[in-house]
Amino acid sequence: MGEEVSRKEDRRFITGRGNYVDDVKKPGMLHCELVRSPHAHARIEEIDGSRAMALDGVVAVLTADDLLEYDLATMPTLMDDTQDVLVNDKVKFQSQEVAAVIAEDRYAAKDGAEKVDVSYDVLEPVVDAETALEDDAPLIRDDIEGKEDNHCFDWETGDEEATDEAFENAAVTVEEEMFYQRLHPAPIETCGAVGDYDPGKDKLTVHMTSQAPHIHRTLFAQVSGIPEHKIRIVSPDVGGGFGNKVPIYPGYVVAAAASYVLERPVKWIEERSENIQSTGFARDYDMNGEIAATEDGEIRAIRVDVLANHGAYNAAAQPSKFPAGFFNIFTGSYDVETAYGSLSAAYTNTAPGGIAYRCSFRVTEAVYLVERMVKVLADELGMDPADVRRRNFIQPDQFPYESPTGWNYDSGDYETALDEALEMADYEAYRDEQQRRIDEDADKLLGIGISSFTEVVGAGPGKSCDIAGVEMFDSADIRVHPTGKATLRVGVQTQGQGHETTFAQIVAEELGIDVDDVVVEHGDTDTDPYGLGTYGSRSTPVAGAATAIAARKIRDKAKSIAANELEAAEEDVEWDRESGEFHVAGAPERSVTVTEIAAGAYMNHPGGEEPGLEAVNYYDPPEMTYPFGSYVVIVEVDRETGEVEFEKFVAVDDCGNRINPMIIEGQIHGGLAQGIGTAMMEQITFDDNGNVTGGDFMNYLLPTAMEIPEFETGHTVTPSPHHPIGAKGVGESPTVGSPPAIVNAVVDAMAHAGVSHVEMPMTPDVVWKHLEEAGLERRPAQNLEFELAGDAGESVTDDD
Ligand code: MCN
Ligand code: CUM
Repeated sequence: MGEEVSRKEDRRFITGRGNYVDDVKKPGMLHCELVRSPHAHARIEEIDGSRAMALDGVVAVLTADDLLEYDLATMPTLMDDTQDVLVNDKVKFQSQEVAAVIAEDRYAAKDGAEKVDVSYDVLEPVVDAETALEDDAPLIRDDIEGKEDNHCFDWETGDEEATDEAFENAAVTVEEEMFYQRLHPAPIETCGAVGDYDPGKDKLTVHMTSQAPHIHRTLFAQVSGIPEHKIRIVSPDVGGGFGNKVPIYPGYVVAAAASYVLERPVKWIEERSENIQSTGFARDYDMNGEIAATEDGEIRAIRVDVLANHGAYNAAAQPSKFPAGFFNIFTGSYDVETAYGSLSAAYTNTAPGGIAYRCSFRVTEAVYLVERMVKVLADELGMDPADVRRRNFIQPDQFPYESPTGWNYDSGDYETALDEALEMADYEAYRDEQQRRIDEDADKLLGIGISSFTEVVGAGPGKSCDIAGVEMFDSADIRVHPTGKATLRVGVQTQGQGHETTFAQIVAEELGIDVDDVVVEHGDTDTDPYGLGTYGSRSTPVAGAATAIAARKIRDKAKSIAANELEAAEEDVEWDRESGEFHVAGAPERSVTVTEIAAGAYMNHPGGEEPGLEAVNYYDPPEMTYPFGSYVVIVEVDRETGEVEFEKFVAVDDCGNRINPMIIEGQIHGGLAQGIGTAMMEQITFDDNGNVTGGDFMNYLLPTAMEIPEFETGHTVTPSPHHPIGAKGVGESPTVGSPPAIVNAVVDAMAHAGVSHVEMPMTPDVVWKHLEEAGLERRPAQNLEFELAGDAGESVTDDD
């Protein structure tokens, strides 16, 4: 624990020996290509696959009718909704899956897909949530019995009456509307699967890009009717997930179904544009935030109203259910007496999703809202935003703390993290510099943004799951072999987070064996213990806890064997965590290690003791964990171009006890890069016909190394009191915590001229418009004369 062990998995990645789904090749394997709808809303009149079937190499054209024969036409979304695998009747979003072509190779499959003739009766689409809820909006979900509008669900949390009263009596109130734009997780590896049905064994193996292999196995069993023990899900190396690989997608089901029907392996791999246009998006939350406060900045109440766009199917769920949005943590790091939140969600003719992109399920939106609103309040009061935060932080002695919306925070020390970040950022000096630039009417304005966020990760027990009626858990299975080497299998699934290293470190720490002597396996439902998968930064909080407890079970058993080998009574044997050895009390020179007694555990076990040195733990956490942090971002805003440049980016995180600081730092760097993409560049937009207008990396801009500044990271350590090794999750903190810090910084640069909000993504044109509205813009010098090449004599002036 705490060592910067090099990532064990990187050897194979760096030497090109990773094994991703597209690397899986099976004898006789066929290829699947999906035919997608060019329309966002249309009734299918006819599908004619005959031209495709006539092509060399095309083996089959599948439509909903074929799947209906096998009862495979629909699949569950993650919520109480079902989605067509291949469209039966009506297309509900552009690029929805209409048919599948199966062929001997990928070229033939692609050619075939182009030759499937589909005739559509095009209907009027509706892509934004507000229009979708208007009375005369076209009805999207006519497949739901009795459905007459596009309303998906309503939800509320907190105490409305008490909150309204607090607002009526407040000395100061502030309000701001802010849109958290639609984003795409955009993992570098797109989604894919190889369905491999073995008629001899009557067993279906599906290699697939999955963040939750066991859940996917259970879903496959439920959908297909194939018994669960005859399904094996293998998730080989996964090239980034970021939430994109939590849901089930039609391509997975089609590859598996086609393999079952054709009795040959079938591979389906998405193109980039298919991934962006059709798989789970995130955010798309239109939020109205209000704070009621005293004149000296004490927050009395928070009120929030949200309009959510859920796309064509409800895969996102209510903020009170799992897997869903933990949006109701919107009081953040602050001790607020009362709060009320309400939300309406709409169906639209856009891809379904909404839950997942490095977010902890809508904590991102909640953190954005509250951290932006604190800045709005500070500006209204003319106070330093750091002081407003200090004034309202939940204090260390208030933990465990129950929030007005019912969360039980485990531990925290918010002020220490903020102070550390402010010091690292040289906050006061930059405040002076900011004023100097205003006074001197400088070309570049300086802005300082803060975010002091609280995350909630580790699903989990309690509120998150009680409401949905499930308790969540995860698992670890450790086998110490006779030579003292160990294998750990877990129910979670890494997509780049480094579990093969950090989980090995937990075992090494608990058993005193070398980290190189522990191998970590995951992503195979035939061998791994049942687990619920990796999302919501739950691997360390839940499976990490299971690993520590399983290791301690082994240690307990090892102790009796140690006593046997040391010829001492078991009560006299002690475990020395420092040296990783068992000692005889009072005689430290008589000691053995777990490695030394492993053989004995199998071949020379004490009488009455079961042979072997293995243990399994299924861990049901008593509470979520609440990592937190303070980020300070300093930007320069160019008054002429609206361009924003990062001057300083400080991130202080607290994820409790740290297993591997280097891996944590990697997580922070990656997550901050994604936070910058969110704040500055990324957005999924649609035209009026429902076409995705940025469905590739030319138009959906991801930040590259060029746009990412140097990060200065720091940390504090506030252990989780209920986690066996005191660790909290960290994987999503930087993406959750950084966007409000960045927006606060850009707003801060213009706040002296009355700017209170800038919508994301803050592209130069967006920022420039705010500069202009506030009278801060700089125009190029007038009457610039420049000669046009080859056109001597004539000059062009600005006025021309
Ligand atoms: N860690 C640690 N000490 C702690 C906490 C965490 O050393 N106190 C280590 C962990 O052991 C693990 C890593 O940091 O190796 C992240 O741990 P954790 O916070 O438990 O998160 P998960 O492993 O459950 O990862 C999920 C999280 C999520 S939900 C998204 S989305 C995301 C993220 O991780 N997707 C990622 N980070 C990602 N990083 C990569 N490279 N790729 C993704 O797809
Ligand atoms: Cu919110 S994305 Mo992650 O939980 O897989």
